[in-house]
Amino acid sequence: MLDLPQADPAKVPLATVPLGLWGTAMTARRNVLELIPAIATRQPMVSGKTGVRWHMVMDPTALRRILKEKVDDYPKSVTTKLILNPAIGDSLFVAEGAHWRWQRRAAAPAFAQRHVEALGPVMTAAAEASCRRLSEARGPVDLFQETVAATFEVISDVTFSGDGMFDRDAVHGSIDAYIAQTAKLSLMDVLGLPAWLPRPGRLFSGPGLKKMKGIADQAIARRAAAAAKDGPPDLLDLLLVAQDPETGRTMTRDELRDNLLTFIVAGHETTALTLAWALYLMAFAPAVQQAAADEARAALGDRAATAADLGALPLTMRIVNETLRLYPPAAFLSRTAQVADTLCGREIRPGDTVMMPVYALHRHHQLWDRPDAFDPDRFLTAPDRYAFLPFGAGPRICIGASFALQEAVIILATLLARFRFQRVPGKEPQPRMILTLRPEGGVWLTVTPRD
Ligand code: MNH
Repeated sequence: MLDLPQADPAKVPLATVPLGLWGTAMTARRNVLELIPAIATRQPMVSGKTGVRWHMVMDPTALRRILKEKVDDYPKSVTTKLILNPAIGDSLFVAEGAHWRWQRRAAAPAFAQRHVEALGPVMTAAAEASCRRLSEARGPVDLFQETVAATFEVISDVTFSGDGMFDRDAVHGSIDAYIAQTAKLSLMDVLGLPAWLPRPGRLFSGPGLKKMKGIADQAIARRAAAAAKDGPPDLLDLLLVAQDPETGRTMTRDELRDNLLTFIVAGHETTALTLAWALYLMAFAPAVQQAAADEARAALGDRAATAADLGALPLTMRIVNETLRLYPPAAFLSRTAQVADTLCGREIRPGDTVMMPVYALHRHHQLWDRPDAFDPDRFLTAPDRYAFLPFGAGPRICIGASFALQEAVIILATLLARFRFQRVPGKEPQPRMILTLRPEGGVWLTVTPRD
């Protein structure tokens, strides 16, 4: 039995009164998660109209229908595409129909279990580098910044490995600037709020994106021209030879670049958030942290974790899952209905916005016991498949899920084996959604070496 704190960890104050148009706009500017009505954690479905008809769906059977059985009738929302298209084109993440299907088939082998395991050493090296940085720290550290550095190292190494000319910092900077500029408007458009309401500027950062694409294009050209390199193939090698198993089609250079950038955008901040929130929870629940540190030290001794250690780190894996439940990085998924349908007995019309507030689903009172409490051992038994959607589900499920889980467990176990993380009074991170669910104010903790 884990010794758990009585209090709940950080949570979002959900809306308890109808917000109205102006209130909705003001709240969306602050934190789109506060738009979720509190009843969304008690009802299977909540509907409304703010310009478009919208529905928030928390019922596992209806979610299964949207994400799996009728997936073609519920494509990703127009807004998702508008936001992402300038950065990552019509890549795997945004494409639909045949164009999505062939890219998914072509990319799938790169994310097969044996390839993900072969990329393990990159993750182990990033964990070691993170330990080196932390052992030099004096005073409190923002662990979110630290984990972003670690996961960016991993994703740039598995996309452009060994390319000494690849400008990591420039690409990282462009992505951050892009997200900061475009993110907050998204839910206002999803809800169809009128254009006269104030919203964050829709200023697609042209020069930054151009630079990022240019850097990626050059790295791809260098690789394509180079002789075979040593070591296991990275994602770029695998996509260069990727073929649609049915048609034999391969990716054009532009498609290749857009997909690599997709992996970088989709793959590094999400995993960094998982790690940062997990470390916050470890400081919040010191006895759980101690149990996880004991597990990690027993499995690893003095070395850093590798992909082969995952089986010996079950508590660490449960902590990662519980973190993804309480703070799902993709806290809100949205779709646009194409055909008339019925969900939870309610009418869905073509054009309706169908939202899946994963944040509310994961804290739903009918689906989880003490939903706002931190308890990794709830994952000793598997949850209902459609009650736990940190990676989505169905054909569009995250292609990088096992990559991300392996990376998170390797880095978390290595850090917990070597350091103790403690909260800094007065510095609680607040969950705030800016495209992803971020810890507002950072995750500031004191870090001390264990001996
Ligand atoms: Mn990822 C799709 C969450 C890590 C690449 N990802 C999704 C979706 C969710 C998601 C949710 C489905 C969105 C939807 O249905 O609307 N992803 C995560 C989380 C993590 C993550 C929470 C880390 C933790 N993702 C990664 C990593 C990579 C990656 C790592 C790549 C290296 N994700 C993708 C791609 C898609 C995706 C590509 C789109 C897949 C598709 O549509 O076929």
